[in-house]
Amino acid sequence: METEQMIRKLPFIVAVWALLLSCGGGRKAAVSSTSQEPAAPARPAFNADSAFAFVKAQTDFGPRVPGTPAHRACAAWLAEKLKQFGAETVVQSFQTTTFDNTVLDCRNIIGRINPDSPVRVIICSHWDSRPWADNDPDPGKHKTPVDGANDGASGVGVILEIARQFQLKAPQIGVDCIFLDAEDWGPGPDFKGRHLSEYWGLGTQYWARNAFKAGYKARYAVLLDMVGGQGARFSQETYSVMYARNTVDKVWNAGAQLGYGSLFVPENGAFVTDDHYFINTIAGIPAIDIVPYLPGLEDSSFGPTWHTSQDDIAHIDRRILGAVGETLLYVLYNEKQ
Ligand code: AHN
Ligand code: ZN
Repeated sequence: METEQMIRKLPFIVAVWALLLSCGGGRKAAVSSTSQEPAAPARPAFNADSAFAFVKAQTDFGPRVPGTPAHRACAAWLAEKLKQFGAETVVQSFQTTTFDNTVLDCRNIIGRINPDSPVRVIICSHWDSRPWADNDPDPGKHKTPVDGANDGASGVGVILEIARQFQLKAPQIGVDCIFLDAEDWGPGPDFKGRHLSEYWGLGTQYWARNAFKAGYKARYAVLLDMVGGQGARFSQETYSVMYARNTVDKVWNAGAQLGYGSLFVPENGAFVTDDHYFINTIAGIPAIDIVPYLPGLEDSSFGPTWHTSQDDIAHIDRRILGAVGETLLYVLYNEKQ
C-alpha cells in the first residue's frame, strides 16, 4: 500500500523537485546577472585605515597654526600628496588679517581631478589648526594651540583618501579637492567685541573672491568639518539646507542607503558659521557642511573635544572617517556629466 502510494505520487514528487531545482537555478542566475538586478548600492573602496593615517600624518607635524614651521611643512606635504595622487595641484598663497589684527601668511591647496571636465564638484575642508584651546575645561590651556585631529585634519584625511581612490578609479566628473587655510583664527568666548561671521573662514573668503573669477563654476560643494570625532552625529546644518537642499538630500540619502542612517540623521541642525557659508554667499556655489551636532552636550554641540587639548589623534574614530568617506565617494562616483 505504501509503495503503491509512492509510485502513484511519483510524477508529483518529480514535478516539485524539478520546480525547486529550476527556482534555485533562477535565483542563481539573477544573483550573477549584472544588468538586471535592482540597484543594491555598490560600496566604493574607501579605506578608513588609510584616511586615519592621513589624519595622523598631519597631527605629527604638530599644531598647523598659520605662520609656524609646522604649518609651512604640512602645506608642502599636502600639495605633495595631491600631486602624488595625480591631481593637478595649485597652491594659492596669500596674506590675510585676523580679527585681532594679526597678518597671516596662508595657503589654500587645491588638487584638481579630471581638470578638463566642465562639470565640477568641490570637496573641501580647512587644514589649519586653532591657535588656542580656549574651550578647554582647564583655563591654563586656553593659550595653547590645538592638535586639531578632528577640527581640521579629519576632513583633509578623508579627502586625501578620496583623491587616492580616484587615482585607482576615476570619477565621471571633475572634482576639486580644496584644503582651505585660516578657518579657525576666530574670536573665542573671552572676546568682548562684536562676533562677526567674517572673522572665520579667512582662507575661503580669499578663495571665493580671488581664485576662480575667470568663469569657474561648480555644481555644488561639500565641506567636511570635524568628521572623525568619537560619538559624532550629523544633523542637517541650517545654511546647507537653505542654500543647497538637493545636495543635503543627496548626501544624507546616500548615507542611509549605505547603512549609516544613524550617523547621517535627517533632522534639522543649527546654523554654523563655517567655510561653506562663504562658498554660498561669495562664490554663489551651493555648498553644504557635514558637521557634527550634539545638542545635549554642555560645552560644545560640535563634540566634547572641540577647541580643547583633547582634540588629538587618540580621540579619532576611524569608523566615522570611513562612513563619511564611503558616503561621499559613493555620491561622487554616481555623479554624471
Ligand atoms: C563658530 O564657532 C562661530 N563657528 C565654528 C566654525 C568652526 C570652528 N569650525 C571648526 N572650528
Ligand atoms: Zn575650530
